Amino acid sequence: MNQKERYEWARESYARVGVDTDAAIARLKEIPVSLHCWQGDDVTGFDHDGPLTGGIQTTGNYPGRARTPRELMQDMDQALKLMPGKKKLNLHASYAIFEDGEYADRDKIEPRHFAKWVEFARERNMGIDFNPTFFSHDKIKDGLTLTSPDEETRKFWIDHGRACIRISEYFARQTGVPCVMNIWIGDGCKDIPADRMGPRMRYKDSIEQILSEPYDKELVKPCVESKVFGIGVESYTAGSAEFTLSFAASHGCLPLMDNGHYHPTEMVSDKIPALLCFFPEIALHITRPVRWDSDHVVLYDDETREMAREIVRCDALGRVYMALDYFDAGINRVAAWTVGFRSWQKALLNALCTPNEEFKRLQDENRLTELMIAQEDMKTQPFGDVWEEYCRQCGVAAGTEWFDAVRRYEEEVLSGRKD
Ligand code: RNT
Ligand code: ZN
Repeated sequence: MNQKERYEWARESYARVGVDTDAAIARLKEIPVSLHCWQGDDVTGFDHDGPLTGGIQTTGNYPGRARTPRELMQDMDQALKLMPGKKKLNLHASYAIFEDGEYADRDKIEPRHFAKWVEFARERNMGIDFNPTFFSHDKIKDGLTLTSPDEETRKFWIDHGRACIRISEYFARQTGVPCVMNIWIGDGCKDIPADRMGPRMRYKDSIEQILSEPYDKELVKPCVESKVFGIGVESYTAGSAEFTLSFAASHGCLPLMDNGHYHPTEMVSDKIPALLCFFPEIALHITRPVRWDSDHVVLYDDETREMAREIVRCDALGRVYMALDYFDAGINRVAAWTVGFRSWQKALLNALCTPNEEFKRLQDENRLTELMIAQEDMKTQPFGDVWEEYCRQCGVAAGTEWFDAVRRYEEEVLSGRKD
């Protein structure tokens, strides 16, 4: 059977269980997923020389890291060509592009420092998401930013957040696509704190001040991302789950859940429908935590599939902003981008190829034996053939052939980068 015949056969097989695979493919093509620039250079950025701080870490030293904006864009371009689906660009403030010896500190950055990124995104028909960078910088005092008891330090970081709101609105206006702006800080304590509430009250006030910057609510979507702990801040994290969720609920901004930021038995797939009962919109960082917040490349695994399923089941593709967030320096970085993006696309397509209404009905009618059997049956439906058709329609390879291009790119471009 050729590819076309195999897809015909798969389509019929799915139709028998009430799934329209053509509709699933068409729908997925419309759904943007945000691709994080920071996988390409191990979260280094272009505005400082120091180490990565904030309690996060990349591990590995695979050769070929992007060292300049030009290299990062070139690498990302290579990865984009190998991914099906609609993409959005996710930038951190530390990726500002300064030209002709110019420099602006983080509290002073302006839209024009991101003009090159806007050009890059527009040429590729992508919107842009944005993140203030509250780490890897010498104005972090005693490991603290927006929670700092030092008012000068705290003000610097509030001003950074406000500058980022202005840049986010600029992105939205330039691309015609709303910009999701995510606030995450690593502030916390290595050892048992004497004051847990004080830093949180300062954090609350800081975000309120950031959000007091005028912006168009249709264009800029501020989020707050929670975390359970970081490296070197194991005992206390100011921006905990309860803190960020309560902040978002009481301040009209979005909660952002990163599935690496919870205790290992907590599942973000279960949290998605819980938050959707209350928030009109939520945001996700999709990652793969291995034993901790290790930020491994996203794979097509059980929890990834379940998260996608919840978004689709809740009919919330238009209410959940999806962004990838991982950084592996131990493998080819173009491949890392590609594998992660393709995995999430697979998970979404798989979720769209599920008879969700029928399954809900079985649950509501308490026909749980049938539900179990039907759910198990889905696992051996010919999903690979639907994926192949989706990739064909998007003009990318469905199988592992895409890696040939990465191998060639590594030989021709990446191997020439000696740090
Ligand atoms: C860190 C958070 C945060 C970062 C990026 C680089 O634990 O997940 O989202 O990964 O902002
Ligand atoms: Zn994250």
